[in-house]
Amino acid sequence: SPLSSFPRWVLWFFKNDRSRPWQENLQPVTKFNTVEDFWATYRHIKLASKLSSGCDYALFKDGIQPMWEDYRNKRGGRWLLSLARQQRHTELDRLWLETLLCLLGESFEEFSQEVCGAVVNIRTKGDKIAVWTSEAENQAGVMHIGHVYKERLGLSTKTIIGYQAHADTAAKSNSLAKNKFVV
Ligand code: M7G
Repeated sequence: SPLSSFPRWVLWFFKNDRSRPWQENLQPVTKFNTVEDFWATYRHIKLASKLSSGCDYALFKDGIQPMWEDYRNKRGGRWLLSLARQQRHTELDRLWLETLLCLLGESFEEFSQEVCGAVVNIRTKGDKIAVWTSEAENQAGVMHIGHVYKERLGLSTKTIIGYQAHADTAAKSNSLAKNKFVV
């Protein structure tokens, strides 16, 4: 069953090699635009929970690079889900798969066009999953995506997730950037 002819999606892999610039560690793995092709890919790659620390997967619309600098990202931001360490074994794979299915199913109605992609970061200090959108100032779109996303992940109302502008994240190399929105 073909998804709408646009967008095609690209799966990226990041492997941390500190001897090389960040951008060179990021490589496209495969492209697809049908649900069948997505599952074929998903079945033969490692689950996120099996990757080594420092690795990422990213799923982005074809033509958008999974980095702040891309013109579709640079005024944008991300809904960020920060996981506790123990959630790698209990929830990470389910939450990441649900994130992928939200994107592929264009689950955000007319605001799906605001979505650029999603990223999972495997980190010793705690894994992270994020949905990247193209315009941090588009409050209606950002909030709609945030509400639908939180609902789809099945997060309790007590769990708060925040949205940060990439410009703020890029300016803060260590601490977390401030939330522009929360749901
Ligand atoms: P991270 O991998 O997003 O999270 O960022 P982490 O801190 O939990 O590992 C780590 C570092 O990677 C950042 O401080 C940047 O140096 C670099 N980096 C991450 N991203 C998403 C980008 C990006 O989009 N562009 C550039 N130039 N560097 C990035």
